[in-house]
Amino acid sequence: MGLIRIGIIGKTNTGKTTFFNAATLLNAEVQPYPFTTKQPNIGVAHVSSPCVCREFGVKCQPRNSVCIKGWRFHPITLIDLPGLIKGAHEGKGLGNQFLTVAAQSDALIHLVDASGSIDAEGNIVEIGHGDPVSDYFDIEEELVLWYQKIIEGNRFSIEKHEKTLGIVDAFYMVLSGIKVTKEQIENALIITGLLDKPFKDWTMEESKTFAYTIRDISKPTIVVANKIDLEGAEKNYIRLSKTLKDVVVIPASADSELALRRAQQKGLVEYVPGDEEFRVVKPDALTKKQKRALEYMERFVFSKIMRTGVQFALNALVFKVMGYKYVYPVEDPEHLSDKKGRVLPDVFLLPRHADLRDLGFEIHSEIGKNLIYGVDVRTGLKLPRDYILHDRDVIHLVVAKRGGK
Ligand SMILES: Nc1nc2c(ncn2[C@@H]2O[C@H](COP(=O)(O)OP(=O)(O)OP(=O)(O)O)[C@@H](O)[C@H]2O)c(=O)[nH]1
Ligand SMILES: [Mg+2]
Repeated sequence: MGLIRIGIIGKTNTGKTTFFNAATLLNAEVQPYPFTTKQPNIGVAHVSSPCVCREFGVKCQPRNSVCIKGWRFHPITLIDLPGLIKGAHEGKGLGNQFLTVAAQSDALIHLVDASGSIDAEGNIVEIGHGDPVSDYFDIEEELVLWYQKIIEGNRFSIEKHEKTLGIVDAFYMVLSGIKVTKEQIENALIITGLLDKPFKDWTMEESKTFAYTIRDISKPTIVVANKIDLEGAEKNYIRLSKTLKDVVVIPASADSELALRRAQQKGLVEYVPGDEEFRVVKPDALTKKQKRALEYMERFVFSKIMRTGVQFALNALVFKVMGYKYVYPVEDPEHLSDKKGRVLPDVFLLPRHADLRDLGFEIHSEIGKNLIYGVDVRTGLKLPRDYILHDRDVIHLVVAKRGGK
């Protein structure tokens, strides 16, 4: 299984590239002009959760991940997309090509400028003049219309294949390229009540409802209310939270996370992404400007929302909304190590319904095939192959030995 792919969408100038740079610490182009980003940037970011090393009182030696001060970071793929505006599904702005990239993600972060400092076209305006709530709905509408356009654009093919393959497979032929599964198509048809209605009889309204439902269930999404450090942003954040009842909304300051990670790299501050504080290492080494920037963050970010929200948003999306879990397999349960004595070398990021067998296959197909049972290392409990793994499980897999070796 490849890394989870998360796309960052949102109106232009909301801070997507800043968020991406902060999360990946790469240096893509950031500018206060609309449509600065013309090509998607792809980078590696991380999710994090407390490593089990502290609980077990051991020093871990991570191989596929890193442990920083008791936090285990596992890589994910992050994609920074060009900004959207109204009419994008018709190719306005940088429209279509990028929607295709967005649709290839497993989940989305929808960034909005909570300070209201962009207008409907994405130009920087005086703070408070833009409306992040309507920005959010504009962009969501574009996404749905784009899905609908794909469906309507393939009407002929869907109608033709529906006769021989049935409606689910007919849609699957068209939608599989944008990471929609058969199960999701079937669920969307059930939810919309369209499972038994031939596609040729669908009204435009029905095809839009279906498009909306497909978008909704195939791309788990959180909203990040960015630029929370600016005046009036908190008010808009609360308004967003109240309006979007079924969506997780997270306040953030991407700019601050970027500054902190850079300061940390230069050795100016002690800071672990996601931390609720940072510590100045050598106060005397700071320039006046740096000092002012850190004070600004303390005052307008940390004392307001406790953290910058960037790492928190990635974690919330992957662990809470998508339901992924961390699982630590160990070959030697006594020493919590692999055969070479490396302690807690790997953590696997597994989807919601993954069981022991899935873990086995994830490590090696031979382990998956020859798995007999597992052991919960915390309790010594023997676990059957269809045991659904829990977050932060430490597991020893018992595999059938082959041919006297
Ligand atoms: N005050 C404040 N400004 C921010 C924050 N995050 C980003 N910005 C600023 O917002 C402007 C736009 O940032 P970008 O990251 O280029 O925005 P974008 O969404 O990638 O823009 P496009 O690629 O044009 O769609 C820049 O001037 C950033 O410095 C934040 O948390 N607080
Ligand atoms: Mg950008």
